[in-house]
Amino acid sequence: IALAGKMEKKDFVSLVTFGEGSSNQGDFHEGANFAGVHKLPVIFMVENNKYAISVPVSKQLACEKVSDRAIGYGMPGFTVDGNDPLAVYEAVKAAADRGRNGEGPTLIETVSYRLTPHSSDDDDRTYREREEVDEAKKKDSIVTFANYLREQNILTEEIETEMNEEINQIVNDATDYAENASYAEAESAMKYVYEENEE
Ligand SMILES: Cc1ncc(C[n+]2csc(CCOP(=O)(O)OP(=O)(O)O)c2C)c(N)n1
Ligand SMILES: [Mg+2]
Repeated sequence: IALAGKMEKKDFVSLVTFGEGSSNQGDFHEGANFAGVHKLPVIFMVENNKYAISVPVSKQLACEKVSDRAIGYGMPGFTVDGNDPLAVYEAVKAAADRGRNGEGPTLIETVSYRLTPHSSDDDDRTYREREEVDEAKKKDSIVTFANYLREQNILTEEIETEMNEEINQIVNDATDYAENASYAEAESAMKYVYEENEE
């Protein structure tokens, strides 16, 4: 998409997000190299939440940071606090400007933490300590950024109550809608996999 945009001289930047676990697979390296060689306007954002299911980041990387990989593909790499929306905004803004200026791709590693098990099948008690999870919960941006906004007198109790009510309503409506929806037709399983000709 970024190559097509560049060829058509469109003013755009593409942004792709993926886990640090995905960044160990070939696709990431091939895509990053391609974007680097062709100086494509791509922002590669790695959400490093420190786990790929049960595998901790220490068993995934031989280098210190995921962003260290950027130099091999001819692009700058940055590691920012993924729990800090302002730090993420600053890094993405600079990367988008680089992309628009024709300076090519950027790799941004946002460091965060996976607060829940990987899925409902996953028992995370088998591979990490409760204390580690409890510590990370304190750094969740829902908590820390809300505190920051309160300190700045931007988030008042009134706004927060209103926001929470609105969010609860949206989630409840979506849950009711999903629970009341009928099952999909079996024939629809192959839809959106292959091109379909309207006849
Ligand atoms: C090619 C491939 N291998 C393995 C899997 C199984 N799998 C699904 S999610 C996952 C871990 C992904 O970890 P990460 O990229 O760090 O993302 P996170 O879930 O932490 O956001 C794995 C191994 C898969 N979906 N595809
Ligand atoms: Mg991960």
